[in-house]
Amino acid sequence: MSQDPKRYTITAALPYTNGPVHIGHLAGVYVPSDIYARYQRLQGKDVAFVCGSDEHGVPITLKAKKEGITPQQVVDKYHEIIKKSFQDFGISFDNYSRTSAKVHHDTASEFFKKLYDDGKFIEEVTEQLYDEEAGQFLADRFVIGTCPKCGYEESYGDQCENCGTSHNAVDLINPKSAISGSKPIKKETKHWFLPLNEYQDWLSDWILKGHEKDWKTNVYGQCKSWINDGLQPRAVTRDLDWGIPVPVDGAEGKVLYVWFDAPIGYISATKEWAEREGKDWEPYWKDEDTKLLHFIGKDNIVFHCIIFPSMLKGEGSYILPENVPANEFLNLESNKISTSRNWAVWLHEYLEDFPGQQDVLRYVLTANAPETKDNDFTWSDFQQRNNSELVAIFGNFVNRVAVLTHKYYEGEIPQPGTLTEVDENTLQELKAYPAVISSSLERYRFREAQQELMNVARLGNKYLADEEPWKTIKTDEERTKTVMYVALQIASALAVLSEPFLPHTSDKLKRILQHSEVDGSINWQSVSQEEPLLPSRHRIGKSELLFSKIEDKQIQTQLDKLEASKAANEAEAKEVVPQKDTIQFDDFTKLDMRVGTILEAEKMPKTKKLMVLKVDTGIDVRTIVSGIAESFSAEEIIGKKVTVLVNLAPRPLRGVESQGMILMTETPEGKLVFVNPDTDGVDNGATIN
Ligand code: B3M
Ligand code: ZN
Repeated sequence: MSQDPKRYTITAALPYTNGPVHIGHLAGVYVPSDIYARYQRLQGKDVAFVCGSDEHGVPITLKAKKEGITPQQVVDKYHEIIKKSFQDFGISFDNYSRTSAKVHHDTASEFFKKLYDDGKFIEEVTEQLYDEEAGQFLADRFVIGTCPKCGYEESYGDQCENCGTSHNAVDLINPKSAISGSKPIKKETKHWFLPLNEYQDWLSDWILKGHEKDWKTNVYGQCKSWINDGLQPRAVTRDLDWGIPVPVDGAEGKVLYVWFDAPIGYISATKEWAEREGKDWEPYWKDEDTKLLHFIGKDNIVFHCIIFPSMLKGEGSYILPENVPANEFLNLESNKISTSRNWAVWLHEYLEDFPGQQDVLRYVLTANAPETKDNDFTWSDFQQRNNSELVAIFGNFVNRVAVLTHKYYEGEIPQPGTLTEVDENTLQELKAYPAVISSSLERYRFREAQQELMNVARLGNKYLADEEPWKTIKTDEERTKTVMYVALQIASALAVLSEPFLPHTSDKLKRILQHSEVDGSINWQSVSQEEPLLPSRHRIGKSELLFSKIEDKQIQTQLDKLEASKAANEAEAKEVVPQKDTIQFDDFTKLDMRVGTILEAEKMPKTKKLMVLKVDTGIDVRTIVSGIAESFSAEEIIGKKVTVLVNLAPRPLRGVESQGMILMTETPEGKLVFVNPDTDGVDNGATIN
């Protein structure tokens, strides 16, 4: 690969189409990949930036079962929502496809067929997990059990979310069906396996020897651990009815494993795009001078670094990824983001609450990106970064420049006088920024790159604060012209350099500065050149506010939303015992329940739970043995009014005859509580009905 590849194929993980997208997706994958793609386009590079909806696989089927609709209905609904969110946030895919598209079914089938014809699979009948109650095989997310590697008890059949390892469902300890909850049996079935063990040496050379320096340590480290553990053949087909049918004879009722078809989705998305644009897709996947990059979250590392490259290698005509810049996870207010617990900031909801403020979220997610470790998103940090960085630094600088240019020169860029040393140094410093930011971006350090962008705004603020054009305007008009001229060049550079990070803001700023009216184009390279970006006499447009302050009450609304999710989860977590079978009124009247008072209480020796009580039932004083000793001491219950079932047949408990039963209930923590209705003024023996 040359230093300066001819083209870039940039992929972003295909989101499962079983729900909308949230800030975790944006921070981990889509904002960094978009920054990178936009940046390379600004360098004049030939870029194919592709993504699409991952519409097969168990997550979709499970969602359909839960909602009582078909998998097709699930994907149709969420594909639109997800696609719109990406558009709204300015994620500049050249193509956003979907794996239910015909081009994808064809591409994935052909890919499988080629490997099959070339004898690259092992065809084998093995025992797989089977749910007798549901009448189906269990793989992937249909089965949950203990991870054989790290002991995590909620591991999926194909991958453990805790340690990231990918395994076969039969390797799970204590597997349990996610459909029926039952314990699966093993049943024979035929599948096609990709013999990863045969790729072990090649992978070891390619990754461990070839990419130790340039892959992120988290990615390299995971790969190393898997390769060193020894790779096993992996089934790439499944006994399911939702997915791409296995395109060979004798495979009825079987589909491709979702992790076999989904990465091929990158190829189909490229094909679909190329066809639309009248281009040839093949160089983007087959020419050695193409830089292929996969942007993903850390849970997808094994699939993009081990399995998909082995598939590409096995097929034989494809290039391999140059890098797989995977991010760690983003938490929300110190808790793991969770779709099922609704612990998330959904992009479409964010836009309802903060209309037009997409770039604020992009900014905060990049400033806080989980690049090397898991990170936390908090609403207070969001507010603070908006108010004291975007508003106070970036917005403030641009606003002062635009307002003063209108005030002093009716929007026309003044003719500068002789530049002072400060002016020269400031402009020199400015010209260095494109290279500084590029260097961070080329190494996938997006936080660092964005900090450098903010340093450009800081440079502008400092320059204005030191040169004080609002003062010199009264004493030295010529000097003021020069200062404003320099400040305008900084604002113009900001408009260009912010484009990858804050595309909406960059557009607005270019409009304010009327970049489109300048002869020749202003681009990334122009910032470093001798020529000024904005010449004298050029007229700027109306000033607009780039950012606005976010108030405490807006933040409170978001925190309240999360509180509500928490409360709803807690309510749901309380398991309510299902209602018993219906009884008739006569059944009820057979029960004789009375108000009584505990007169004496004594713990029964050598037992943990039992207490022997003397109870005044109004009818008599009788002995009742009750299992309440772990919840009460004898002293605290003497004199207590209780409800007694008095006509329960007497039964001996540890040698003592119990002549009735005291009605109790229990707190969620398991402490017993007497069922004693409001009995003030009621005598012992009063009936309850
Ligand atoms: N849909 C996993 C996920 O959403 C999966 C990525 C596919 S990339 C080819 O985490
Ligand atoms: Zn694990």
